[in-house]
Amino acid sequence: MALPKSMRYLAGATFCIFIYLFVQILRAPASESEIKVPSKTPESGYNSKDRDPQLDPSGEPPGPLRRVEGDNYAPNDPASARINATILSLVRNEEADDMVQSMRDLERTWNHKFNYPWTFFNDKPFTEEFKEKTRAATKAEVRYELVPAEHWDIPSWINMDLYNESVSLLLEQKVQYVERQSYHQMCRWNSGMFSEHPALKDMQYYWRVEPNVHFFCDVDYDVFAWMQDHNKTYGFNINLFDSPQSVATLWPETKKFVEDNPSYVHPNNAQEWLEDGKRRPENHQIAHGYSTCHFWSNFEIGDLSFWRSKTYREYFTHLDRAGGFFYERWGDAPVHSVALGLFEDKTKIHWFRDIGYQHIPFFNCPNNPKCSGCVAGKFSDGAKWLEREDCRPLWFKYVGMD
Ligand SMILES: Nc1nc2c(ncn2[C@@H]2O[C@H](COP(=O)(O)OP(=O)(O)O)[C@@H](O)[C@H]2O)c(=O)[nH]1
Ligand SMILES: *[C@@H]1O[C@H](CO)[C@@H](O)[C@H](O)[C@H]1NC(C)=O
Ligand SMILES: *[C@@H]1O[C@H](CO)[C@@H](O)[C@H](O)[C@H]1NC(C)=O
Ligand SMILES: *[C@@H]1O[C@H](CO)[C@@H](O)[C@H](O)[C@H]1NC(C)=O
Ligand SMILES: [Mg+2]
Repeated sequence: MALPKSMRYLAGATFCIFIYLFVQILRAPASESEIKVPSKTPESGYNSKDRDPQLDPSGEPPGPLRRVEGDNYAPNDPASARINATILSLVRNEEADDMVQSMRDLERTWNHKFNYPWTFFNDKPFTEEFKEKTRAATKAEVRYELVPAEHWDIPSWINMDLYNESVSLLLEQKVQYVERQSYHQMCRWNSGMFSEHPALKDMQYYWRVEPNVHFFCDVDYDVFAWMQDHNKTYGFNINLFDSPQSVATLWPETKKFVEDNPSYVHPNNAQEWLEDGKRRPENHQIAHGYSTCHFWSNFEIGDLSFWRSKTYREYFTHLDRAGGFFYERWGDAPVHSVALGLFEDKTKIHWFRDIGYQHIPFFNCPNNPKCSGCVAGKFSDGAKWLEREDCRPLWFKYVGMD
């Protein structure tokens, strides 16, 4: 029996659709748990007991690694193997002793071998006492730089009545530090002004260090040269969720910017990481689609060219005009993280698992004989809820471990 021609076409088309759907079903993972994640599921957190050994943050990254050979990294030698890079810190005079603590740790574990310069920034002139104490903590070059008022002052377009009103509202929601005007200024400076300081003009890489942090592990290679040799833009150590009220309109403002500049988004971006709100639906909702997961920026090793790029300058200016550094409490950590997640190739962002680090109350403590002074695998200092702040598993899920 011959079917009419139209019926034959219909049967053929139906068969094709059936085959297509069948193939799609075979290809799609049945559930999220089948997506390959190099850890437990993100929901299970990052506890030392049940952790995948693959996640143990130990060991050096892949080579080539540049090491000390003879006196190739001698201090104050213009012909040394050092590249254009500096350790830097924004710090107050009153924090001299805490700064020296951080210096002692980083010098002991790394910089006494490589002698990279330290550059200190302050919105007020450094005192002689600060200079003496910090100079005595290193044999490397030390620089003291004033932040120019036009980089620090609250911009003219900020309405101070609205600022006061916003601070009161955020205080009611218990957003930390929101009542400190200088905290907002500090976040803005770290977000978009530090890279513009004339003292960094000839620098390409920086390692940001805060007062009163700890470093636990011997690191025997030139970290800055590693960044350069491996074409990395940014290195982080710890990933955390943020207070969603502090960044409520950061994501909507970012989306506006991206709508106007779609070509700025990198094809190999980490947007999915920024938007995955499953582990903290409440954050995701309050921050209007941003999970609040960010690189904890009190530690960052970065390439200044990214912060000086046309894309980032325009993005920062957009955010600055929108006013959220003052009307909310946008931190440099979420601002840097959103920019990196959207505008940079995600493979250029590196987890420095081998650098043991603490800024109260969190640790990155590798299981490695080169480390001492911290408990391997320990993530936080205190209450159990702190353990839930770790969002590194989300980064590993979308980007992997490099
Ligand atoms: N010079 C200067 N440094 C500041 C000021 N506010 C914060 N900082 C520095 O900015 C960094 C972050 O501040 P911190 O109080 O540690 O903030 P937290 O880490 O978020 O608790 C630290 O290095 C501080 O020394 C300020 O008003 N002036
Ligand atoms: C560092 O920067 C200066 C100024 O831009 C440049 O002349 C010099 O060659 C650079 N040094 C290295 C090691 O790249
Ligand atoms: C904002 O509040 C501070 C104290 O909370 C006050 O000193 C200041 O005058 C207020 N500014 C404006 C513009 O209302
Ligand atoms: C480094 O990154 C730049 C920009 O993405 C790319 O053009 C270049 O080929 C990369 N170089 C290496 C050695 O991977
Ligand atoms: Mg701090």
